[in-house]
Amino acid sequence: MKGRLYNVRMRAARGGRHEAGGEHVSGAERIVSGEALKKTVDSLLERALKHSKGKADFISITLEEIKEEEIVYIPPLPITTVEVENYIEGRKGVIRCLEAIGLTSWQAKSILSMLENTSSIRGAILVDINSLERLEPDLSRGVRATGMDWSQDILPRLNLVLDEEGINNSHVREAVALASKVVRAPGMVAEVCWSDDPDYTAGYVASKKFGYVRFTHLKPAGDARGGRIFCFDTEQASLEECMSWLEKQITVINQVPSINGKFSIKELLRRIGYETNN
Ligand code: PML
Ligand code: MG
Repeated sequence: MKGRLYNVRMRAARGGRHEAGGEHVSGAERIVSGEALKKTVDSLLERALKHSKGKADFISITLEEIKEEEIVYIPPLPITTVEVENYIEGRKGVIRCLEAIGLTSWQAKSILSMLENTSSIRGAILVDINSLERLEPDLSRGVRATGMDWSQDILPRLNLVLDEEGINNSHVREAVALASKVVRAPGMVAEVCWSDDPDYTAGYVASKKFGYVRFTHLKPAGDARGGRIFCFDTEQASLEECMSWLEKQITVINQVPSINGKFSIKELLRRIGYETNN
């Protein structure tokens, strides 16, 4: 990307600002050139004002100039879609994926239940896969993966590729940009996420091993509970290194993702090394 670049970040809450206990409504960010700045601020503002979670009464939009030398360019994770009947089937698929990544069944189930039982926090849960302890310095805020986006130069091609797969929406674009950054954090083993938007039921498991594996349902429709859990191995890296990558490093994706296609859960299990008899 050429010229001046800006990281534009929006966060919105209801019932007061986040720090004062307001409920998180929406958050998003972009990395754009000066020419796209006004349009970007407009669209983020629009999003905060018209969110399916309700009307925000606190909206913060910040702009920060980024220097080219601060950017690390990364490739996107390949995308696989798993078509499941319902969220119960989807969550079983998540556990299988985590096991195939290398976690024990107990670790995988505990991690999933932490996400199920943590009501919407603005950031993500950061869990140590060994002790299953949460490591975020502020548990009510969680950890924010921030400073990431797609390069504007590849957006036309990205739109084409995602359109062809029938998955071109802001949830997918933003989640792939975030997950592609998160799984490259030192010591990161996997990320699990489902949306907190009541009318968006899809979610994913991301890892270096299997890429971005999305499940069409990871929660029932109408449920406003959702979030992210980052699975971190304290034996592989220090918490400081990991947090610094997630919260400070600017990452931009400058390639289009490869699309692996759509699979049933049975096909997924076969692909990740589980044999099923039925
Ligand atoms: C969100 O937008 O809140 C997270 C969406 C995760 C799933 C996106 C997808 O792959 O469909
Ligand atoms: Mg959301």
